[in-house]
Amino acid sequence: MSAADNETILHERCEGWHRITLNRPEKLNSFNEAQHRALRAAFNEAAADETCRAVLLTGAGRGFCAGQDLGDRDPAMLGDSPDLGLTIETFYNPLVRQIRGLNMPVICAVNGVAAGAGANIALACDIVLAARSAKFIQAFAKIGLVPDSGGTWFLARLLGEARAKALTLTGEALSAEKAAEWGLIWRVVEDEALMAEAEALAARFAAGPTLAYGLTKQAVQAASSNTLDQSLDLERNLQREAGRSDDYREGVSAFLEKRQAVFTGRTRR
Ligand code: LHQ
Repeated sequence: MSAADNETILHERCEGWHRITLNRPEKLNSFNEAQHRALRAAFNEAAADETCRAVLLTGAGRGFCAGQDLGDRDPAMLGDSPDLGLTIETFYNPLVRQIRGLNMPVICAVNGVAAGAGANIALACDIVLAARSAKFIQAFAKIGLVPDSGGTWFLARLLGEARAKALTLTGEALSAEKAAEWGLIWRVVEDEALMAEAEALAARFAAGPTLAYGLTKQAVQAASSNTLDQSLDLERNLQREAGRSDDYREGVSAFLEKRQAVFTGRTRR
C-alpha cells in the first residue's frame, strides 16, 4: 500500500488489480485539488502497469464521496466571478474521461453516501456495487449548481428523462436498492460483504481477457450514440482485433479441451 499527497488517496497494488481508495473520510472523501491530482496519478499508474487488469475504486470511512469540497470552492473566497467551469475542465472532466477510456474494467464499490460529483464519478465506472446503506444524491441544485461529471448524460441514458429530471431537480436521495432496481447500478450488497464481493470481482477480471474487456467497454460506451449500422461496423472492427489475441486462441483451446482457460490479458502483435 502506498499513499500520495498526504494520503488523500490510498493506492494498493494487488495481484493483477489495483485498489484506489478516496481517503479524506472526515470530509466524506470530497475532492480538494490534492485528492484530484493523486487520483489522476493513481489511475495513470494503473493504466501504465502491464500487470494491472482491473481497478477497484472505493472510499474510506462511512462515505464514498461527497463531490467537491465546498470549503475549497467557497464563493466567498473565490472573488466576484468564480469560474467553476475551469475546475470542471481541469479536474472532473479529465477524470471521467480517464475512467471511461481505461482499457480494463473499473469497479466502483460505493461504501456509503455518493453525492454531487461523487455520485456521477461512481456512475462513470463500469460496474457499480453499492452497500445497502449507500445512497446517491444529485446534490447540485441544493447549492445552486447544475449536475456535472457526466451526471445528466448518465442519468438520462440509464433512467430516462423523467427520473433524471426528478433526481436532479429535487436533489432527493436515491437508495442503493432503488438505484439497482432502476438500473442505475449493477448490484446492492450487504454492507459487511461489499468489499469482499468487489475484491472477488476484481480478482475475476484480473484473470480474464483484458484486451477483450477493454474493447467490449469501448463498444458498449459507443452504443448509446451510435446507429445500429455504426455499432455493427465497430463490433466487426473490434472483433477483428480480439480475434488476433492470445486470449482468443487460449479461450477456444480451453473450450475444446474442456478445461479452464488461462488468460494472460496480453495481445499477440
Ligand atoms: C463536506 C462535504 C463537501 C466539504 C460533507 N465539502 N465538506 C464542481 C466544480 C466546482 C465547484 C462545485 O462543485 C462541483 C461539483 C460538486 O460536487 S457540487 C456538490 C457538492 N457536494 C454537496 O453539495 C454535498 C454536500 N454534503 C452533504 O450534503 C452531506 O454532507 C451529505 C448528504 C453528503 C452527507 O450528510 P451526512 O451524512 O449528514 O454528513 P455530514 O453532512 O455531517 O458530513 C460529514 C462531514 O463531512 C461534515 O464535516 P464536520 O466537520 O461538520 O463533521 C461535513 O461538513 C463534511 N462534508 N460533504 N462536499
